[in-house]
Amino acid sequence: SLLNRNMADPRAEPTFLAVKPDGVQRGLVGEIISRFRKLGYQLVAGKFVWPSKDLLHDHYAELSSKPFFPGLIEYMSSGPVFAMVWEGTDVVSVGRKTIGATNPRKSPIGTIRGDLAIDVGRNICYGSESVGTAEREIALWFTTDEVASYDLARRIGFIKKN
Ligand code: IDP
Repeated sequence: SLLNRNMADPRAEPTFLAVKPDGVQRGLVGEIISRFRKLGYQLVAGKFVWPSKDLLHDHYAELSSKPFFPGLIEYMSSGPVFAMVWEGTDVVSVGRKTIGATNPRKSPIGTIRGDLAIDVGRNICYGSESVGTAEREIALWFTTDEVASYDLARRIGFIKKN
């Protein structure tokens, strides 16, 4: 793994999250970071990347036979994305729940997509589907030295561990 496991919280896991080009253009990078940080998760890597089509073909490999795939690659390569690694307990599943449904109009109010988007083809953010895909995606988008490992002051008990 790229990440050192957090000894204070053995259930901590990493996920890959990205603000897509439309989210960046709409000024939503700060809002999306803020939602995850307020949940209690920890940002351990972040950078702007204008992704190549090769990177996106790799990232979205399992969708390559879908009719929307060419449009998805055009959309995702249309400008910079803000790529991130987040860490914490159940961050993959809570992250997916926080982002919401693929189609923003079917995504509940309170989710990022439900609150901030209306179009399935412009749904502003991405989150890994499982710990396995998260580790693959982190290795695809980041080098080891771009991922920081640092402890938060968990002793004060603000971050619930069970
Ligand atoms: P997810 O992003 O919610 O995990 P996936 O099914 O993995 O959803 O699809 C990847 C991305 O492809 C979606 O976020 C969306 O941008 C795009 N996409 C999915 N389904 C459609 C569609 O029916 N039309 C246009 N774009 C789509």
